[in-house]
Amino acid sequence: MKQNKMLGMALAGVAALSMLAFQAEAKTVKVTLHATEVDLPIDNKGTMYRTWTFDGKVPGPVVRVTEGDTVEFTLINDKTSKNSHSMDFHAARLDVVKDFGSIKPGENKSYTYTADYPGVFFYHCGSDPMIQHIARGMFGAIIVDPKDPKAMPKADREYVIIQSELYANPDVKEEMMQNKWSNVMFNGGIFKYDPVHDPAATRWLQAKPGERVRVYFVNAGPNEFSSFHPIAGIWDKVYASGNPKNVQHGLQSFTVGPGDAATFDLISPIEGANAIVTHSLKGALTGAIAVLMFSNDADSKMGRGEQILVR
Ligand SMILES: [Cu+2]
Repeated sequence: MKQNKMLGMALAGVAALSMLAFQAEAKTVKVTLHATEVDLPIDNKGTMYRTWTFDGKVPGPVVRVTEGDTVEFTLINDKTSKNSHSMDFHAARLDVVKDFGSIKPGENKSYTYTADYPGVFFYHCGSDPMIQHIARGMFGAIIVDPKDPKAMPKADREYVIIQSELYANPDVKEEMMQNKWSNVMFNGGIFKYDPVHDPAATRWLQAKPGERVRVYFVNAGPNEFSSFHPIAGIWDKVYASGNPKNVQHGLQSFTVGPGDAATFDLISPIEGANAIVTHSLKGALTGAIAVLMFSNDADSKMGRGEQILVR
């Protein structure tokens, strides 16, 4: 009897300790992004386009936290902006009006949330007209790594790819409403990682044969679905919304709708190239192709650190 009681106390102590250990791991992460309206190149030749951005980049910066972390977010709408902007994180559970509402140029807004679900999530401006704010470039990805580091197999390299449509004249909302896009892009550029279709392309993705390459894929839309496929490869695993619990195996293509995201693992047994596309072919053939070159000489910096979103 006495022994049982002592055992019970010991177990309670262990439980309390492990809770403490978990709480100590969860961090508070401060994230500040600036809404700015700037000209950026949308192809490998340097054709400029009047974008609206987070931090002057399309896509915006990759935000990365761990499941359970608290995100203290601040949006600053630059004084030089001509439009109101806002921020909608798909990784958050908040109030759509109070937290995701618009702020005018020169204003800022803060809100706090806990990243309760692991995965990869879209973030975007939701200001009216949302279709235009997204089409002009106000989108990005937040990765919420699972708190259990063994929840997914370890990736050797990681890449972020965000799909979006290009509308020839960013001022004409009606063409966006009628889905009259001219190109589909990965990471804000036409054939950005495809020297096969565009000799001016200087970038492509790299890995070695046998490595597990993890692609965090977000479809910013605003209108087109993506049938995400690696030509000459097979997705070893696909995780809907990037959640380890949503794993599927051996898929050729996986549909990611606008405003959705998924995590894709790819392993090549041989040297050679895969072409990652949306198999919705008008999208691929107007710009949404990324060459992933598997080579024993792959650059060790690619798919690591800052090079998970290749600028
Ligand atoms: Cu905006």
